[in-house]
Order: sequence, then C-alpha cells, then structure tokens
Amino acid sequence: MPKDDLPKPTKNQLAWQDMEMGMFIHFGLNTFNDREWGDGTDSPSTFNPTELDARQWICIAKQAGFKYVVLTAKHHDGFCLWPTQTTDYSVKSSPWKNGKGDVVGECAQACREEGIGFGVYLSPWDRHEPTYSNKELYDDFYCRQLTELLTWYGPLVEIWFDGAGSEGREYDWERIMALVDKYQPNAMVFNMGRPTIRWVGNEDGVAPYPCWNTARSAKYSMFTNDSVKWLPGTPEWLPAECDVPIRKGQWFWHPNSEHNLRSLDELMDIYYRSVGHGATLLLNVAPDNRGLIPEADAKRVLEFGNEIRRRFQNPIVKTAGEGYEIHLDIGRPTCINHAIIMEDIAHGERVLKYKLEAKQGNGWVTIAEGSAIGHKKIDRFADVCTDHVKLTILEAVADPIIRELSIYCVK
Ligand code: FUL
Repeated sequence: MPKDDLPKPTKNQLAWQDMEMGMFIHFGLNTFNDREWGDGTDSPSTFNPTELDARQWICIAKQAGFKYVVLTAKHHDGFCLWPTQTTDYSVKSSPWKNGKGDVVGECAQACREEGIGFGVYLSPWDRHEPTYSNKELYDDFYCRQLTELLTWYGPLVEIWFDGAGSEGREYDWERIMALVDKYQPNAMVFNMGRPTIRWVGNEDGVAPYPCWNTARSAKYSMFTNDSVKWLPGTPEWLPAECDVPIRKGQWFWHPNSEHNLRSLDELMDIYYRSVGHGATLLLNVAPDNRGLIPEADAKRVLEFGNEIRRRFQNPIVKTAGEGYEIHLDIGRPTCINHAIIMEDIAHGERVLKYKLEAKQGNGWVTIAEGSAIGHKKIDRFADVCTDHVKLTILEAVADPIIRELSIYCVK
C-alpha cells in the first residue's frame, strides 16, 4: 500500500498530541452558588473571589507537568469570565475588582508567562441569554462572543465546544468555523463544527483500548447516544481527548467536598488508561470561592505529576527504529515491569498488532501484546529479569516507524 494514502496528523495536531496532559479549569458563578449547572438566574453580585490568583493555577499546572490549560470562559449559565461587550451577565457586573476584572485575561497572561498553552471553553448552550430561543439572533451573539475570545487573548491552543444542553439544536457551524480559521487557525477544535480533536465519549478520563487516532464519529454529549454531526472537511485523523474532574462528579468547586478528591492511585490508573492508550488527558482542577486551587487539590495534582516523573522520567534503556523487529539490548540482567512504545505518528498510525518479549535463557517470553501503538502505549507487566527485549510488529498497514521503545522498573 502506498504510504501516502494513510491519514496523517497536521503539524498542529502533532504538537497537541505531544503535550499529552492539559488542565481543565471550571470556574464561574457556579463556584459561588454551589452548583454544577447554573440556570442563568444567579446574580453576578455573588461572583466575588477574595484572593483570585491565576498564576497560582498555572504554576500548579506547570509544576505538575501539564502543558496546556482550558478555562471555562462561559459555562451553560451564560456568565462570562471576561468583560464582554455582548452581555451584562459577566465579571463587569460583579463586585470583583469593582467590575474591572478579567479572569480570562489574567489566566491567558499567566499561561503566556509560564509557557503553558491556553484554551477556552465557550458553552454553546446558554441558559441566561434571552436571544437563545432565536436561532439567528443567538448565532450572531455567539459569534460575537467567540470573536472577542479569539482576538483578545493571544494564541489559543484549543477551543472547547461542549455539546451538553445543545442536543437537537443546530448552530451555524460554518460561520463559527470561519471565525476560528480566520483568527486562530492553529487552535485545536474540540468535537464540534469541523473538529481537529474528538471527545473520548465519557467523563472518566479514560480511553478504550485500542483508541485509534482516526475516527468518523464521536458522541455528542453525556445526555444522548447520538453522534455529533461534523462539517464536510473534518479530517479523518482526529485524536481523542479524555476529560475528567479531580473531584468525582464535580467540575466546579463545592464547599465540603474534599472527600470526592481522587486518590493518587486513581489518578495513576486514569493516566495509564488515557495517555497510556495514546490519548490526551484533560484533568479538571477547580479553583474555590477564594479564586485559588484548594490546598488539598494542589497537593494531589503535584503528587500526580511527581509520580509520573518518578515512574517514567528515567528509562533503564531506550531505542528507536524502523521495521518489524526492534531490539533493546539492556546489557546485563535487569528487572523490568513497564514499557513505553511510541510510533512516529507524523507518518500515520501504522501498527495494528504487536508483541513484546523478554529473553529468558535461550528463549523468549511474551511480556505484553497489543493492537494500537499510536502516539503512546504504556504496558505494565509482572517483574521479569532479562538483558534483552524484543518488539515484534505482527501486523501493520505500512512499514512501522517506532519513535521510542523504552523500559522501566517501577517500584
Ligand atoms: C459537560 C458539562 O455539562 C459539564 O458541566 C462540564 O463542563 C463538562 C466538561 O462537560 O458536558
């Protein structure tokens, strides 16, 4: 098969996939009203963080190894975290900084300063805006909001179009996408319109295995089994993003809910089943009503980052290569229990089936088997002592190009 027939990522998709981990930040009126889904009637006067510090959020994200952030500029309640000209239902009408504050701006600036990618979530479903019931008027309104975000806040790495609440509703996606193409052509587009990344289909932060990088459909939201309708021209290469809140079932901060904080073990399991399945992880960490990430959440996120580094920063040995058999000579008998394999996906996803073997005496024992490799596959297996590991590609659509094969001993 001619290699060039394979779907391939764009440069932007490649760069995005290499980031592997993003931090989702849900913050807004809900934070102050103990809600997950505001109905658009909460008063902006309740929005009054006493110590908001976007640099705290971004420094935590950076220290923990997250490479980008997606902030809820507007959630379903319609309240805007930036001083929009499109509605009064925004930070402008809040007591915070006497209505002169801009959360989106502060967050964007902190990301720029720290070298973290910045993205925005702009809910299409808007429970406050009176024109919502009028398709044409609301499309205008939404496009004006999006234009502000696309043009006021520097380069965006991602635009998150959430399907929730919009089941059955049609928006003017051609027009919305024309704005993205015009103002932020490098941004990833999440799941709607003419997306460049897709939703993995659950809010558990996990990808199925295999989770191929090509897809012709994805789920619309948690509230329907329908597939989202994409515009013509949607690429076939459409890597998956796995979103999940660090406090179970809670995207926004709520008082007295620390017991919902996921344990380090749970986070590591999520990591293995998202990044370890070749997808990208978007972990939500919500600032509280002070405007700060709570100490317990911050501690857990940093533990998570440290644990990933502890396990995977220093491979015992690594290699790369082309072809159907890749050898990893360890040099001396060594205990191993993890392997990371990466394809060079710039050339497409080529491997369909592989096995990993360890030399034992004069023979080989299989330590892991799989189908997809894609951007990354992490295999865990029982301790084995060996001086040589072999990766065999059993099936491929074109000659395999392995960007990395590395092994680890995690205790
Ligand atoms: C869902 C929303 O309804 C939740 O509130 C949250 O924003 C999550 C990331 O997406 O569809």
